[in-house]
Amino acid sequence: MPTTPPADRNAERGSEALSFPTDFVWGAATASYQIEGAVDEGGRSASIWDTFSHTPGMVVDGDTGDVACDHYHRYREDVALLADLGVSHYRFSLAWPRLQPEGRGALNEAGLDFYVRLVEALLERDITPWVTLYHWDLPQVLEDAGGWPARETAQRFADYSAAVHARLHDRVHAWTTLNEPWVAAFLGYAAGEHAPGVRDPAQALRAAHHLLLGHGLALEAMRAQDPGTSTFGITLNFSPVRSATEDEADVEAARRIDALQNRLFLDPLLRGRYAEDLLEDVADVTDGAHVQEGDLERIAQPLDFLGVNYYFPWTVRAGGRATAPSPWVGSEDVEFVDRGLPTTAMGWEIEPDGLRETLTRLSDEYAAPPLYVTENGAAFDEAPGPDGVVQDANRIAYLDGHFRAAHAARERGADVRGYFVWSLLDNFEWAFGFSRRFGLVHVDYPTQRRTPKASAGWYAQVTRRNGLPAA
Ligand code: IFM
Repeated sequence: MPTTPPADRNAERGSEALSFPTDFVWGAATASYQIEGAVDEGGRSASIWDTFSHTPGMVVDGDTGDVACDHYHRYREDVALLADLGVSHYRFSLAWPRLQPEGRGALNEAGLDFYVRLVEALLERDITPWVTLYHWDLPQVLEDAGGWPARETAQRFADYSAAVHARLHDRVHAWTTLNEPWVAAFLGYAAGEHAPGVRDPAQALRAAHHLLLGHGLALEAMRAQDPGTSTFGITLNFSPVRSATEDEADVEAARRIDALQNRLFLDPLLRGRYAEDLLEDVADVTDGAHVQEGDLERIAQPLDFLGVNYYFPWTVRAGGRATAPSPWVGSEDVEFVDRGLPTTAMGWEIEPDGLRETLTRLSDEYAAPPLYVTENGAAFDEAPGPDGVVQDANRIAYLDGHFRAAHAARERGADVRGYFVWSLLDNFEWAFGFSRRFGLVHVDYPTQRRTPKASAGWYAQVTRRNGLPAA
């Protein structure tokens, strides 16, 4: 585990002008439940996030996604905002309960129609749609049938994916199966901080495996019917894990957290196996009987790209008190160390070099397929000033530093082909409700008024010059 002091790791953040290759993808990202609203319209059924957010005490201020950014009705305005940013790509997710309200069977035409209209509006502005099939809004009816801990849900996901792909592949060519299965499995089924709010470590490990299996089955089904025009991938959330000291026990703690956070997904996807050390770490939690013959081959099918979501690194040490509920299944006693670095409004450390480290590791250790940073961005609390302008210098500095880190990774040989800023709009930040604002565009929720922040103007310059000015 690297133990270089943080100051040195950030030292290479230069301030010179940088440029990216001409075909580099600049984009912005959102997700269905966080922006769409219209939860009862067009035949949509309830998702686990509708149930969870309506359960008292689960989301800050009792916020829900019932209206969110009302994107379902205002998507044309939002596509115009994307065009103003000068982005060539828009990453968004499809709401499974809108497309297949019963979690199985024929697609709901009204739900499909919404996404067809959105895709058409994007294509009219020369913006390429980059679709994610699952960003955490499982139909509640499938959770009632066992959710991701049930093997059957993987097959349901593959059927849904194939049905949607069959109807949209003529216009959509970039398909991501899952967004951040770590969050869905471990915050959803172990820590209970996310929907469906379950606190059962063994169920979380089953969920993680079935998410991966669903990815594999969906890839297989979509590829079998694709005319050769699509690319297929998955998005994972990565955090490099550092040990607080070089003591053996702390280094071991960092190994355990790296295994759970990063390798639990990377190894099956890119090496066709779970790592032995991880299996030993969780041996008291599961006997692994849910992993059936043939699963790993299915999961390890070739990827056309790997989506990388990066926000912050972890620093850990051994010997804390076991906390429950915890997402760190089998390693609940590892202690997370606050290094006193500047943080965003999420309390997440700002360390751009963690992105360079992540991209370089994927390239060097995993011989990963082409990489796209599918999410990176920051929550800060700036509000519009008296002149109506949102001066978010913190966000600009954050993005500038991380773009430079991605550039540095490219220089060191990582095949990084694009970058999607999280997020286009302020939106429903899961258990934090509307209290955290990640948007390039400010949203005044009572009026739904959109106001591009200073960072939006700055990002529009980056996309148009295809690079960064000297800072
Ligand atoms: O808002 C989320 C997004 O849905 C998934 N990745 C992290 C973002 C910030 O927490």
